[in-house]
Amino acid sequence: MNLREKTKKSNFASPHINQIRKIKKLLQDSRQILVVSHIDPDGDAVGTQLAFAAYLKDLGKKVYLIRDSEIPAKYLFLQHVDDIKKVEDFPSELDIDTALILECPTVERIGGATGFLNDRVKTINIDHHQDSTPFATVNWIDTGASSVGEMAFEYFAAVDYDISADVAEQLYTAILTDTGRFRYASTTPRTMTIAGLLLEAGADSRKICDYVYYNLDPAVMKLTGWVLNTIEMLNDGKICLIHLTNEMLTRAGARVSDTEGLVDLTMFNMGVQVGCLLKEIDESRTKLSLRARDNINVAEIAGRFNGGGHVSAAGCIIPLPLSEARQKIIGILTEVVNAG
Ligand SMILES: [Mn+2]
Repeated sequence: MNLREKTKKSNFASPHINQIRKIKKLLQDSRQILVVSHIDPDGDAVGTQLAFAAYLKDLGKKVYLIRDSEIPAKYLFLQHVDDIKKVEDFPSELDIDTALILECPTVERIGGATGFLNDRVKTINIDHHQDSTPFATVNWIDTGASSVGEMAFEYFAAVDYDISADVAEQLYTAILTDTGRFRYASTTPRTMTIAGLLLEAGADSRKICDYVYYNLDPAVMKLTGWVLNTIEMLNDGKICLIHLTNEMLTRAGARVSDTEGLVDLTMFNMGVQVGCLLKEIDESRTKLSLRARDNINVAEIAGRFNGGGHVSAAGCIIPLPLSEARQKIIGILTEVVNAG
């Protein structure tokens, strides 16, 4: 597809051309480039990492695609996903000029890959989180973008990179998952225009949806049932709580990476204003995933525990066992809901 023609036709212009030019220049001037995203990668992280890798390889660059942690099974259908290697698969030092860091509010979010950065390595930060910090040599932070996938599309359109059907699929997956299937308020007319152009470029929406949402391992389906059975509706149904213990995980035979998205089960009733999944990490730590409707800002709540995210989707780790973390978060959520 000729992206320039299509984007022109759709009245699609980039309001961020200055940042895009800076990033393009830095990438062009680099020979060896690390492309990395955050720990516990989601669809936006994996999809945009792969899309930028394709672009950089087409520019003739040596690309290192690195991840800190497991990629959820539902994203393993993406073309070239096996090219993203674990930190441990690399020597402790890499000869790189530049690190392209995607979807990270802070550089620490790349986890073990921080070991490849040093004073000689230039960094590029492309992110859309509310709490993002300009930690890199060149920063492009757009909190109005639904996803980094959307920003990646904007970049490719601006630099006139003709995306392949594989890249269209990667970016569509990024946008689809980061918007909660085009449901969050971050979904704008521009998001939909881009999604449409990605379909034109060869992304198969039904196939992607099936792989991401309708290809559950029976172990995960079983686990989902158990997690749903823990449901607690509080404050006249405005707060919905579910939880997951390590014992449930082991009994179902599921992996932690399979549990991404379970928190969305809390929002299946329109009366729910804030939903919370409490996930046991160990005896002294509990992972919290939060979702919200309307005017409740869960990024702010997650921030109280050094976590973060978006207004309507955020997470953090509470340094308490599950039962105590539950009490603590019920107190906070009740206060927030009553104030709202
Ligand atoms: Mn994202």
